Amino acid sequence: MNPATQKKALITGITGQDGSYLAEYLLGLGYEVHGLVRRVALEQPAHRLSRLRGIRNQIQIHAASLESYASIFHVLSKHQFDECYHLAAQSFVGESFIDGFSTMTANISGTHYVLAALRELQPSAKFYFAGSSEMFGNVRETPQRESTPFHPRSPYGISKVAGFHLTTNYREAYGMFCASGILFNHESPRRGFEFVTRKITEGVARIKAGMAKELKLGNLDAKRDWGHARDYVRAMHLILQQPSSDDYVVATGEAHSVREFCQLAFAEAGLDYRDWVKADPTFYRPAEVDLLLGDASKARSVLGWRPTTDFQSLVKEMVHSDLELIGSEGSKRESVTA
Ligand code: NAP
Ligand code: F7E
Repeated sequence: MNPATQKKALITGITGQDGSYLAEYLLGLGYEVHGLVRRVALEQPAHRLSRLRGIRNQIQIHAASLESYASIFHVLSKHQFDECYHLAAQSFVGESFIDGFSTMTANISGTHYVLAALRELQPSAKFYFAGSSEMFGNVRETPQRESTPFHPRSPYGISKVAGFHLTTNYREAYGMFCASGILFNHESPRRGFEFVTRKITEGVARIKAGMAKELKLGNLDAKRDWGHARDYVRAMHLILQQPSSDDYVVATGEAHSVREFCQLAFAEAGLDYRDWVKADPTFYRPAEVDLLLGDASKARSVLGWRPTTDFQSLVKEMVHSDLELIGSEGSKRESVTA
């Protein structure tokens, strides 16, 4: 790759699910990829950088935190970027009810710090903000599209609405290329264990291996529009390749309940979820988002983006990955051939 034409990207939150897929995708396109990570990640690389295992030697990482403007400013003062994907956030909705203050600080001030440092040091860099369907919350219309009013139902959702408006404001006030993706739920074998899909697929694998006797879950009737993270990072990149900055809903256009996810995931391992899943009020949220379903027509027509992994394939991939991880793939084959 010619260094004069090679594009440089900065990914905040590179250690997360999306950050790791995006880094791989951009490397594949020939980008020089840099990531911001918390200092603690550098001190515990085996655990904290595990999603980056396959590409660790191809990326450059820098210590910085969303709590510190100075740390972000420092990195941006040393390296010039063409594109900045701001993915770092406290991303777990449940946790945001427990500690709304740190969610707000990291997600709102963190976004503001990145935008302000970019404006100061490299205003021509293109900025991507990781918006969320949680901004729609108590939905005003179904499906949700770019024009649907926001009604967030959690500190997390509120923090993302604020980040979205900050991003728009930097676009309008300073003429910077600042775009938001309004991404609906996207999952993968790299999903954090606290999110319901991974909790279910890991639970299936543990039950199959005889390591657990039940799986405790909250609201089984909530419906989400679940896609694959690998597809969604392609959309992030496309959003920054447009001639001008804009906002896009990214979704599959299909909603399924947590119950349906359980049904499929347990069946994939030859089990009936009704024998294993137990309701536990601990996992209910003080305010729930009952249904999210996205209309990604704009992303389809303007970006040419389409998801490639359907719901069934997503569940299957996640279950098999966890069965393998827990080491019970062999016993599944035995029960199938018996
Ligand atoms: P994730 O796996 O939870 O990753 C979050 C990333 O943010 C991690 O790299 C984490 O670093 C970093 N981070 C958290 N707090 C930080 C702090 N104080 N300073 C520096 N870094 C910090 O999330 P994801 O699923 O990849 O999602 C990526 C982004 O998209 C997030 O902004 C999320 O809110 C948003 N989003 C996600 C979805 C979805 O369905 N996945 C949908 C819509 C929007 P550590 O590894 O050090 O914790
Ligand atoms: O919950 C219900 C729960 O935690 C999904 C984040 O990536 O997507 C994600 O947020 C649904 C909710 O994801 C359990 O009540 C039932 O209705 O997997 P989740 P989320 O809250 O949708 C959005 C788009 C983001 O932006 C976020 O960053 O599942 N549910 N029982 C449960 N959820 C969990 N976590 N655990 C349960 O036991």
